[in-house]
Amino acid sequence: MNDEKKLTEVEHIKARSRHLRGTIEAGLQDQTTGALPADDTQLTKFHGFYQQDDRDLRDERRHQKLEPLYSFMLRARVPGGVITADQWKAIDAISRELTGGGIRLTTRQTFQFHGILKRNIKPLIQGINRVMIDSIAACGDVNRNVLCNTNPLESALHRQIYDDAAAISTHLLPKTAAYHEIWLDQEKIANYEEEVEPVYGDTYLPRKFKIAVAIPPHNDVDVNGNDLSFVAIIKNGKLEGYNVLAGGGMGNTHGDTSTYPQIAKNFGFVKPGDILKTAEAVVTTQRDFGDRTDRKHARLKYTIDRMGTETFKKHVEERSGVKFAEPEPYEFTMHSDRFGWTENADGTSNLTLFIENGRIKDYDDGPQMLHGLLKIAELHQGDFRMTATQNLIIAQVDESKKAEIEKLAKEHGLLRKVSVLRQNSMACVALPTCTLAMAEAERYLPDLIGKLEQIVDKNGLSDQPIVVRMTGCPNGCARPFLAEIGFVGKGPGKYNLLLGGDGKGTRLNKLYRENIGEEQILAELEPLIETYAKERNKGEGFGDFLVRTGVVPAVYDGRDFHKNPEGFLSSGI
Ligand code: SRM
Ligand code: SF4
Repeated sequence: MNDEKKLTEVEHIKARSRHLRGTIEAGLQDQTTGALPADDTQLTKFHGFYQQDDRDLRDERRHQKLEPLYSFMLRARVPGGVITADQWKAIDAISRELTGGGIRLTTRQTFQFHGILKRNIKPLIQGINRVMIDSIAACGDVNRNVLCNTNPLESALHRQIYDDAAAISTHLLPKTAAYHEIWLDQEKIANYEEEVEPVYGDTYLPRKFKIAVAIPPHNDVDVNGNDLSFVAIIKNGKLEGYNVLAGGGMGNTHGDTSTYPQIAKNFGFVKPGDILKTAEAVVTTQRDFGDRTDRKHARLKYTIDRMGTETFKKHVEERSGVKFAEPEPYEFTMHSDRFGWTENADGTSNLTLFIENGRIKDYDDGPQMLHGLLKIAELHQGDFRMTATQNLIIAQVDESKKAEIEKLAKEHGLLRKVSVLRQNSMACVALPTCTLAMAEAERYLPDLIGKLEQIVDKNGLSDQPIVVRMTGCPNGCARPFLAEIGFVGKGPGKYNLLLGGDGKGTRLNKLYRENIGEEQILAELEPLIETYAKERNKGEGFGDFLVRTGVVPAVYDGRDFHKNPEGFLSSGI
C-alpha cells in the first residue's frame, strides 16, 4: 500500500522531524517574518497550532507589497470539554493579552485562540500550562481531543465514563518531549534517537484520528463523525461496557466521488477494562494499513472500507487480545444540548448557555460575553463544560448561586431567548481565518437562520427542532453531513444544500441542490417546510419526513452518498 517512492511530502516531513522538533525553535527566533518555515507549519499542528493569515486583508497587503498578516490559531486539548473556573479565568486573561481577542468554542469540546503573533505563542503556551492545560496533539496526525457526553441523563455514571475518556486521551498522547522542550523550556534530551513513540512510531499516523465516548440516548458528540467511538452500555444503573464503533468521518472533496462522509460501523461490545487495549489496537492497525500515499484517502474510514470491516476487526482483535462480543442494543434520541437549567443527581444544577457558533467575545456595541463569563467564574465553584455543539455549560452550580449566575448570564447576553431552530444550528469558523474556506459560515449562518425562522414560524413549526449546520467547505468541521439541513460552501455566497439527516446523527444527508445562493436556498426550502407542516406524521422529524416522502433517499453508508437512485429528485454531484 505505502510504496516508499510515493509517500506524501507530509510523511517525509514527519520522518525527518526528530519526533516533531523540526526547526521550530530556530523559526521562532527569525524576526524578519511573521511566519514559520513551511515544513514546520506541518509539525506545529502536532503542538496544537496552525499558521494562518487574515484573508479579509490579503489583497490590501499584496497591494502594499507586504507579506500576508500572519498569525497563529491555537487549539487546546481538553478531554470531555471539562475545565475549572480557575482555568476559565486564566484563559480569559490570555485571550485579552496575547490573542486577537475572544475565545472560540469548537465542535470538539475545546477552545481556540485566533490572531496570536509569532512572538506570543510561547508565552501563551506557558500561560495555559500554568493552569494545567496543554495543546499537545490537539491537531496533527495523531489522536486528538477525546469527546465525552457533557450532560448525560445518567449523571451518576458520568464521572466514571468521563474518566474512561480522559484515560484514552492520556494513553494515546505522543510521548515525544518536543512540546516540553520547545515551549516549556524543559532540558533537551541528549539523544532523540533513543526516544520512543510506543504507539505511533516515528511517522505517527497517516492522518488525523478522532475518538468520542457517548452515553445514549444523547448523541451530542456525534459518534458517527469520529474515527472511533465508545458507546456506553448501561444496565440497571451500572456501566456494563461499550459498543465500539469505527470508521466514521465527514471530510470529502467537491467533485471527487472517491471521497465521502461515512457512518461508523459497529464492531461489537467490549468490557470497560478493555477500552485502552482496543483503542490502541484500532490506532496501530490504522497506523500500519492507512494510506500514506494520498492524504485524501488516508483516514480510517477509507482503510476500513478498503480492507473490509471483518478483516480490519480481526487485526484489532489479534493486536488487542480482546474479542468483540455481539453489539448491545442502544438508541440515540437527541443530537443537541439541553438548554437552560437541568438538575444533577447530587442536587446541584447545570445551566447550558447557547453560544452562537461558539464565538465568545465582548462586542463593541453588543453583549459583553467574556466579561459576563469572567464574573461567573469569579463566584462559581463548579466547573465549565464545553459541548460538542459549541455551547457552554456552567456545571454543578450550588443552589445558593443559581439566581446570581442566571442574572449575570442574562445581563451579558449569555442567556438570550432564541428560537429552537437557532439553538439547533451550528457553523464552522470559515472566513476570515480558515485557509480552506470557500464561503462564509460562522459570519453568515446567523442571518440565514433569521430568514428560515420566518418560514418556520409562518408554518407553525416554531417548536420543532430541526438540525441545521453550515460549513465553508466540504471538510465538514461542523459535521454538516449529519444534519437534517446541511449547507456546504462551494464559492462566495454559494452552497450545496443537503437534506435528510435524521436529527439524531445516525444517517447521512444527501445532496439536494448544488451551488445555490440565498434566494434559491429559501425558494427550495419554503415549499418543503410547508408540505412538512401539513403532511408530517406525529413526532416525525423534518429529515425523516423528506426521506419517507421520497425527496431524498436514506443514506446509511458513505459509499452511497454520491449515488443517485432512480426516482429521487436529488441532483447528485
Ligand atoms: Fe476541522 C481543517 C476548524 C472540527 C474536518 N478545521 C480545519 C482547519 C484547521 C483548516 C486548516 O487545515 O487549515 C480549520 C481551522 C479554522 C480556524 O480558523 O479556526 C478547522 N475543525 C475546525 C473547528 C474549529 C470548527 C469549529 O467551528 O468548531 C473544529 C475544531 C475541533 C477541535 O477542537 O478539534 C473542527 N474538523 C472538525 C470536524 C468535526 C469533528 O471532528 O467532530 C471535522 C469532521 C470530522 C472528520 O474529521 O472527519 C473536521 N477539518 C476537517 C478536515 C477534513 C478532514 C478529512 O478527513 O477530510 C480538515 C482539512 C484537513 O484535515 O485537511 C479540517
Ligand atoms: Fe475551514 Fe472548511 Fe473546516 Fe469550515 S469546514 S473550518 S471552511 S476547513
